[in-house]
Order: sequence, then structure tokens, then C-alpha cells
Amino acid sequence: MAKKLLSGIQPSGTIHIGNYFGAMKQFVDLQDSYDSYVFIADLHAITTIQNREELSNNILNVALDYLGCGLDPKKVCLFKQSDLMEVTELAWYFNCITTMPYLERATAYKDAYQKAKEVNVGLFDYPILMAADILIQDADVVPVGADQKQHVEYARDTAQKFNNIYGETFKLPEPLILKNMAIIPGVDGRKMSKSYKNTIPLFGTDEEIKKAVMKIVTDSKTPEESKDPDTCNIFALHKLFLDVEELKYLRERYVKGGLSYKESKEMLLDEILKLIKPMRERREMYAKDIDSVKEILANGAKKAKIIVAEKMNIIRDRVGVKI
Ligand code: AQP
Repeated sequence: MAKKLLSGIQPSGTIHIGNYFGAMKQFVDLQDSYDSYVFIADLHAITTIQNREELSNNILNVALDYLGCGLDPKKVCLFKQSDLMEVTELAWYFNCITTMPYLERATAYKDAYQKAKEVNVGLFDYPILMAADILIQDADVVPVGADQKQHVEYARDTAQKFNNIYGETFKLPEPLILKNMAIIPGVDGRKMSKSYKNTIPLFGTDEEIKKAVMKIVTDSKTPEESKDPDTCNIFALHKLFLDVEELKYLRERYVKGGLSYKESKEMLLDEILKLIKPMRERREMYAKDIDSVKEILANGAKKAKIIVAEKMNIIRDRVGVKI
């Protein structure tokens, strides 16, 4: 039997090429070899988006993004997290066996705290809700970007903790992280992230993508000067699109001098637009029939619900609330 894959993306803003290369591309590449469950993490997004219209638009947009990228609803169970409320019930059981200091060690929480944001309880509890998403489905693998590795480790720890207290109930999931694409840098060289506003939108218009690419931060070397590809933010993004030979050639041009950053950015823009052209067309096709997209999500939820309800029965019994 094929192994089970589960992962999700928050509808917390516009999907960017970091999300695509870190996570979504893997979902698409692996859909033929895994029993795949891919969801829209709308409950997670409420930790940052508390606006009805924005959230529901974002949910539909992520559904379109998934389909546009090439996820085939005949192969992949696509659903939205909030359609499986069992997940929040399980998160509660997990909360009751999790300590505050343990969650305080989560890097995502520490980052949010350091930015001196008022951290809400939902954000603090994010790793536990994510553990519930993964464990309730008995997932074998969770494809994620490297920034989420710790959260999958939290899921493993939580499974072990629960199994120790209540008896063997959960599988220990493995993260799937692509080695050369672990963290995709944004236009300022930091991790590409919606909250840093340094993203290149995956499904932006040509103009939006161009604007983002032209903003990539470089040093001030003239076109004639030799440049260091290994410290160049543009070169780091070329690595996502070019094969070994093409990269070797570009590296030589960097070192030799004569290649301006502007030209390198224009080349990158072409690479991005070439990649997204067919994805964009597919996305537009689905966007013409939003009702069918909603139906895909409803059917996915129905399928996932059967598995989750069965698992929940066992969990309630283990915990002792089923009498
Ligand atoms: N820069 C990145 N490089 C590699 N992978 C990335 N991912 C995100 N950014 C990068 C991966 O995309 C998946 C979905 O991410 P998410 O939307 O659930 O949340 P995120 O990781 O929090 O994405 P952002 O843009 O960084 O959002 P904010 O700013 O809200 O924190 C995950 O698998 C993630 O690893």
C-alpha cells in the first residue's frame, strides 16, 4: 500500500515562489507515488487574519493555486482544515499533555515574540494544531520547507507523549525536505515570507512579478566588474530554475564580469514567467468555475472525514471520554 502524505498551506496571503519550491512542488511531484492529502490550513490562518472577506477569498485562492500548480483532484484528497473539526478536538487532548515551556521553545513562536508582536494563544499553540492535523490522519510523510522542520518534530514528540500515556495510537511522521531548496530566499536575502514582505508572488501578474524581481537587493558592482554568485540574491533564485550546465555557464559569466545585475534579473524574470505560464492557464480555467472548486473541497472533506472520524473514535476511547 502506498505511504500516506499530508501537508497544508495557510491561506494567510498571496502564495509565493518560496511556498511553491519549498512545499507545493513536492505535493505535485509526489502525487503519483503517495496516497496524498493536501489541505488549506484556514484555522491556522486565523492566528493572523481576522477579516471574514479576506480569509474566505484567501481560502479559494489557495484552492486555485493548488489546482493551478498541477494538483490533480482525482489523485489527491484536497480539503480545508476547518471542515474537519475533529482536528481541534484532538489539539485539545494534546494541549492537556503539553507544557508551556515546551511550546515556548518553538522558533516560530520565539520569532513572533521577538518581533514584539502581541502573540495570541492560537499562534502560541500552532505546533499542537499542526500535530493534530498530521497525526489524526496517520500520515507517514509531511513535505514542508526547512522552516517547518521543527513543527514536524513537535508532531513526532507529541505522538510519542500520547502513546506513552494512553498506549500506542499514533504513527511517527517524517518530514520531507528537499535538500537544495530547503529555504528559498526573498528579494532581500532573508527567508521568503509573507510577513517579511519580500516575496515574489507565484501567480502575480507579469508586472507584479517584474516589480518584485527588480527589487532584489544586490551590491553596487558595475556591469563590467566580476561578481560573486555565491553571495548574490539573484543567483540564489536562478538555482531554482536552471539545470547544472546552465548554472555553470551563468556562474562563469558572473565571475568573468560583463554581466549586469539588471540582465541577471531579466533572465530570472523570463525563467519565472516560463515556469508559471501553463500553471497560470490551468488556474484561470478553474477560476472560471468556482462552484466546481468548492465541490472538489467538499468531496475531499467528505473523504478525509471518514478516516478522521474512525481515528477519533479510537482516540476518545483511549482518553476515556467515550463511555
Ligand atoms: N522561503 C521558504 N522557503 C522554503 N519553504 C517555504 N515555505 C514557506 N516559505 C518558504 C513553505 O511553504 C509551506 C506553507 O507555508 P505556510 O503558508 O503554511 O506558512 P509559512 O511557512 O509561515 O509561510 P510564510 O510566507 O513564511 O508565511 P508567514 O509570513 O505568515 O510566516 C510550508 O511547508 C513552508 O515550509
